[in-house]
Amino acid sequence: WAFDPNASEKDIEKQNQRRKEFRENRFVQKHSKDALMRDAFDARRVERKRERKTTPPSADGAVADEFAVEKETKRALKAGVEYYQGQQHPDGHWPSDYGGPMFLMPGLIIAMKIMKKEKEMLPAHVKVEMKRYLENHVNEDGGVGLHIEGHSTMFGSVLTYVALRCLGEELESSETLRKMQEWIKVRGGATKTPSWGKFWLAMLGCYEWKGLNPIPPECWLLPYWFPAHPGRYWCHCRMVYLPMSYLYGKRAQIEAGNPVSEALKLELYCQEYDTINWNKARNECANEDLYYPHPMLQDVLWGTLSKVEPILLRSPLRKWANREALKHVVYEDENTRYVDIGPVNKVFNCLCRYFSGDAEGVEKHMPRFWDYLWVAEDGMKMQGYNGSQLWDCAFAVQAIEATGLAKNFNECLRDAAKYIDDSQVRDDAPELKKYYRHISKGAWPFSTRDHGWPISDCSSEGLKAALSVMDMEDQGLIKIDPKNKIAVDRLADCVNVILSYQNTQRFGFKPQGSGGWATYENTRAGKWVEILNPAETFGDIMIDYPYVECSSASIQAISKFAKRFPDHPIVPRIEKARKSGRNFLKSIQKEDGSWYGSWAICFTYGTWFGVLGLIATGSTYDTCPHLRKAVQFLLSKQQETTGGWGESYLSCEKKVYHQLYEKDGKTEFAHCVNTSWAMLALLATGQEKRDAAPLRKAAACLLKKQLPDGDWPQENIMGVFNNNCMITYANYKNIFPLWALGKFATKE
Ligand code: LAN
Repeated sequence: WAFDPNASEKDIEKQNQRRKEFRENRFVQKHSKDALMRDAFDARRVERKRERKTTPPSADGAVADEFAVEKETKRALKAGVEYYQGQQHPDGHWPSDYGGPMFLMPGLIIAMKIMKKEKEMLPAHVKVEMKRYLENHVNEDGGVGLHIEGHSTMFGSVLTYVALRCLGEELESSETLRKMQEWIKVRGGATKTPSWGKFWLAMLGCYEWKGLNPIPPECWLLPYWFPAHPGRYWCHCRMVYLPMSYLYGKRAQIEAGNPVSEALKLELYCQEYDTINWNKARNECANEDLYYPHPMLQDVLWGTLSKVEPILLRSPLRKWANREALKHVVYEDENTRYVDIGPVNKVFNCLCRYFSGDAEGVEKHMPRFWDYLWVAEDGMKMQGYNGSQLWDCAFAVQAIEATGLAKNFNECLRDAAKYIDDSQVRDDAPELKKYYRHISKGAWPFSTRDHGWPISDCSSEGLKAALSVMDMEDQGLIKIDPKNKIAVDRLADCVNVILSYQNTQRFGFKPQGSGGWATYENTRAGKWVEILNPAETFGDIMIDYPYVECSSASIQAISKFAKRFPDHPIVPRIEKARKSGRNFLKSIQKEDGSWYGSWAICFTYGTWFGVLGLIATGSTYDTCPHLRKAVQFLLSKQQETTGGWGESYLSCEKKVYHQLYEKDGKTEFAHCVNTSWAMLALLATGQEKRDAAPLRKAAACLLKKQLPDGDWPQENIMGVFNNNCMITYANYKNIFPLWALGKFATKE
């Protein structure tokens, strides 16, 4: 549904109703994502009368010699775009699964129980799909990971256990629950759950508040100059701890006497509930979950605050602090049209409204929970965001442009251009300073305009895609609806946002902390704030760090704008930004020539950005030793047996390159997405002129992987956040092979 700024309350209500019906119908009828996608989009394909004239890919051997690779590539590109355009939603974006994390849906289920909204949100058919999903992701050892591919953790296991119990499963009759309970008990029981899990248990009334480290809402009353003010934290961290502090400050909890909570007190612990030492439990955490162990300082800090907490709890200061926190919660709800920045604060914010007695706020929240739910072959999941709509759409446009087939796919690109136009954020959020928000006029979000939080690299990819559309139109390749042409002013607004994102302060980052770009905001505090990170399972969450991805995308986008509009008054600012941006990119390159990628796996992703960023500043292979080193790095990781690249999620966790292997742990496995990123980086440096053999091998690897209908297989999970949690980008398997093969075919 496109965003309509003039919609009346009634329209919005109608829209919400339709949204709900649409979602419900989808999963009432279908259980498989593939079937669902095919049905939904068949009509559109028929309407466009696009018969597939391409032949299926040839057998493995045929791509061995070089002429075959070239011929095959052309065929693969056509088949690939044909398939992919059939997956496009009529509004122009490509809907896709954005699941992966295993700690999200339990929060939703617990919240519905607390608010007594189970009938509305969890009717029988929804429960069936949710159970299917949860049970599908129980590991062989009986536990559940932090994400779908991860080793079992206390966090995943306890929350999944609780969720299944809330959905009506009984320990006596469920073999899954029995195994899960054993996994939990062998490792010391639910007091070993990391702090976020403890929080959910406390809200559900099966864990004591005094067993939690304090989250005092009073921190919202501190002055902003205070170096660890929450307004300086990374927005995701800030927006999760904000509602948590309100709920903690109020000891918000389910009504007493609920049978499931009482049963859980008996099922989850290794000793009698009443005999648990809650003060000790505050700092307990299972080894499986410990990614970021608390430093000593935190123990002292939380210990002291726990002593003060009973006094604060009853003080007028607490009431004042809670009022302040609630104001920020309501602001966030209203300025995201109740989508909220992510799945965690979405649920907590709704609970804040509930516990503040704001029934109307809760009602406004309800229909927008569906934005986070997705049904796939593994069941119904809560996604990591309300989708990756704009991000994928912007990449898709650039990938299709690269195939050189734009002319044949005008309607597809026309619709994508419409989505890009529709989803640009047109205004700043109100009272920016008061609510610690960055400007957003002209930015692009990651998902939808309703969500609306601006992001540096999403703005950049949006701008790059918009400029690509203009280029293709100028060359007479496509024609878009004149209504969707984006005026230069709007593009310049976007450049302005991107420029505003560049860090000017160093905050102790060495040697060149300034000049880089973070995600949603500038870096607002030093890395030392990480000492206060209370989440045992996640690393680097406290502040918005400058990243290679965000910096490179920003440099690429503003450079592309400057090239197209060299006389625009904003161009001198761009020139300055490119210079310091280039220094920043160089300063964070690793010794071995790679860049660490923070948002997908991992060094291949980071290096693709590092390389393209440097090239956008005018560097070339011949003039820039950093590029030469990067090329060497990539070539050194190409798999001999497959000709492709494959990187394990362990790269992200351990920050050291890990090859991807088959289940046997020995046979190399190439991932079509990693292979494409490496190819794109190499091609951008002119590798085909120096030695085309590695590229040809890589192309052959992609060709072999393509399926007869033009699709590519869904291989291992490819996205990541906070070093440790993986997330699915289901569109990547189509976008990046097309992009890489496209560049390969048009360069040679
Ligand atoms: C995302 C998704 C998009 C991603 C990119 C744009 C790809 C990246 O380049 C910048 C960071 C960003 C915006 C990003 C940050 C962290 C997010 C929001 C996510 C990975 C999606 C889910 C994740 C969020 C923190 C998950 C909710 C869980 C919590 C621990 C709060």
